[in-house]
Amino acid sequence: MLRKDWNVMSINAEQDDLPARRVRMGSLLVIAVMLVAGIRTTEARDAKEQPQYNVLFIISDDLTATALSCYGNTVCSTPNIDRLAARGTRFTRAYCQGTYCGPSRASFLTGYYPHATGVLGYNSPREAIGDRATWPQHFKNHGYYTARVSKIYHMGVPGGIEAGTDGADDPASWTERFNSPGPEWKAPGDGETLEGNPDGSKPVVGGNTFVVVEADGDDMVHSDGKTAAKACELIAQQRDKPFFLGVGFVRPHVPFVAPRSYYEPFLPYSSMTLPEKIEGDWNDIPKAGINYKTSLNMKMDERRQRKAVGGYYASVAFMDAQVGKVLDALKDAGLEDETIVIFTSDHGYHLGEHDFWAKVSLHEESALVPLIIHVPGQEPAVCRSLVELIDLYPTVASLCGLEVPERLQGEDISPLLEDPTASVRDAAFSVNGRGFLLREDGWAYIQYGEEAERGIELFDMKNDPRQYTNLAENPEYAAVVKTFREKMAARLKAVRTNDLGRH
Ligand SMILES: [Ca+2]
Repeated sequence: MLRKDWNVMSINAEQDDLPARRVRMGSLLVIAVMLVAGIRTTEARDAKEQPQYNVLFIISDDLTATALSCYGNTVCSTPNIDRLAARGTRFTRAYCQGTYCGPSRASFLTGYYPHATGVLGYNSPREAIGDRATWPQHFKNHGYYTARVSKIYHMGVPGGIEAGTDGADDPASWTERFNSPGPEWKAPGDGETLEGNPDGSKPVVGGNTFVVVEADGDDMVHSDGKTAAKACELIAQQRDKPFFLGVGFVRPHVPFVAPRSYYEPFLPYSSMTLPEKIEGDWNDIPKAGINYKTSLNMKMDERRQRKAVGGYYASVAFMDAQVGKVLDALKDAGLEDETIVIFTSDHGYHLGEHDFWAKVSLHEESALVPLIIHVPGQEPAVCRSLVELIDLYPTVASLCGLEVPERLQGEDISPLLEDPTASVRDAAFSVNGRGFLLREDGWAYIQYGEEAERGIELFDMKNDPRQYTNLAENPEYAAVVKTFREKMAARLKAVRTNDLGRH
């Protein structure tokens, strides 16, 4: 299914979609195109006789799968991400390896778990990996043009976006790189600080704060509008080599800022529904399991909570529209049939479940990520296998016929694209700096501390998918907990067994 005669496919794609002005140039151009396609075919055959696809990697920031209509949200409509899902494989159980930006991005970009590189903060992973190639760098080393637009490695939002700086980027990964400065919370419009502002006296502020701004002006006022425009421009450029293009959108990361029109479906904010609130919901959760942002410590009453949901959704809708522009550019360039498209987020997000907000938590909404992979010629599918973002590097290398370095800690999940009923792993693994998650088919096991000294959570995900009842202290589940403790110890040991020489 995935293997096609690249020579024929590539030439057809180019001929079918050649813009009129280029057709007029006649047979000379067609011959040139055939030559380029021929060279690329030869290179690919030298590796694994597979086509050397372009790679378009689109990543949103702080996006929970629960906010997307293709993942079942009935309030927030995301038609552009949905149309990619409709022709690709949508993974329903993909997990990040770190539940906040820095470690998650450093992990999938290097192919190592956070406890292998030691990157649990917001630094570049380069020092930890030495001269080993990152995911994009591996493609660069194999003749690809590699570029990033905006946030692929960690960048501070909103500060780094306001400043237009590179953040914890890795220059060796890219042929070219582009930042997309934007006004963020300073965008003109109607703004409100929701967090830590119970009497409403605080002005709109920056930083990692829940702020909603209904902004004046159009998409191009904002960082993500500029990111989409630059990505479209790069896609439209004719090159004599395949590309690996990383497109990083910063919404729906706070501040929730978007042009006014994107807010309309979510007004009035009082119409937004909140997750069910359970009396005593926190009583069976260890202190280390209470998220760093809660309705309580953010001092957000229900009006503010509903506005936070509406503001988040408006940011998602705005980001989705930018994704649409990039997908359109790929189609307009005639490159859909030779480009692998991936859409994901660096981690999930709480929108009031358990009165938790934002990321870092190891609960389902925060550790699960949306993941859609489209490979040309592939049948659309929904895959329920447990997968990890760390799998992207080996998978995409394999799909493009590049060698897959032995040292990588993820799995090649490309077999799932041919058979979505298959499975590649028994458990997904994630961390948040003080805790560890093992997510199996029927269970979520969370342990705080290397020896579980700060507590344990165990959830029966079949009967309690919203994680209301922690079974860790229930004597009936003592054997399950014991087994998970052993599995976790083995997993931590495996993660630390690698070629980086750190322990
Ligand atoms: Ca993030």
